[in-house]
Amino acid sequence: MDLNQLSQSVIEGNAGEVERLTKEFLSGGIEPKDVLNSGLISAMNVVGRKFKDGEYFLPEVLLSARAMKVGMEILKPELSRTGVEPVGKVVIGTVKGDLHDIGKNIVASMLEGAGFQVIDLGVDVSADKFINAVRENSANILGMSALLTTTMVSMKDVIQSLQENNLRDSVEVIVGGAPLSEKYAKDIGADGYAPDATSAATLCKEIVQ
Ligand code: B1M
Repeated sequence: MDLNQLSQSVIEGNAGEVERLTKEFLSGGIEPKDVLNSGLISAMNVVGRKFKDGEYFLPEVLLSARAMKVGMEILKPELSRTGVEPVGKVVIGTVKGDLHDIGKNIVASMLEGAGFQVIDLGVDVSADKFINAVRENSANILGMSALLTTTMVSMKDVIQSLQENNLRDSVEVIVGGAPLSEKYAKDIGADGYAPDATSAATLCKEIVQ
């Protein structure tokens, strides 16, 4: 079984093939993590490169994103299979003005797989929405994702808002997304940064230990 076939189907935006192949690989005993990393995520990197090089335009990127989502929906229950009490609560979302959610959804699935209860606020999440969700759920961790250099700046406002609402000491803030870095996370006053979904799960586990 060749995971490149799956990657190629994501790159071509062929959701039907992605559905068929993802199911086939899982039932064939391939690890869900390998299907995710080598089949789906690697494909989006290629799509990103094609978009940057002007070979792909938004419609092609959207088709690939949609195909990726189909694969993710099938993988999600496999990644989240756990059966133990939640080890902590994480509120997660993509920041205001930003509609990218593929990476955030993978992080959320990994966290569920690691035993966390995840409250996913979706995309384009305002500071108020983050604050209310942290308060209402007594979350241990707030996770923010951003994929655009123009939207990542609003993470700082959310942290500021946590302070103004006397919630900063009760919640650990972690951030991630392609344009971010460890340094940026420090500069805005976040408690942690994770470059990918696996490190995000490791980081959250360290936080609640
Ligand atoms: Co957009 N887009 N996009 N896009 N898009 C990027 C991000 C871009 C880098 C493409 C490029 O120019 N090369 C560029 C941003 C440039 C910049 O700001 N530096 C860009 C642009 C410019 C735009 C628009 C402005 C285009 C336009 O309209 N002219 C527009 C903005 C819309 C908006 O948000 N307001 C736009 C739109 C879109 C689509 C809607 C078409 C689609 C999104 C669909 C969706 O998400 N539902 C899309 C896509 C798919 C991409 C690329 C091609 C792929 C992103 C992706 O899903 N990657 C992207 C290029 C690229 O990244 N190579 C691009 C796969 C995913 C698994 O990786 O999201 O990085 P990623 O997540 C990783 C890590 O970052 C990390 O873990 C994840 C898994 O390992 N991580 C976290 C993420 N969040 C985390 C949170 C954590 C911890 C880790 O803790 C909480």
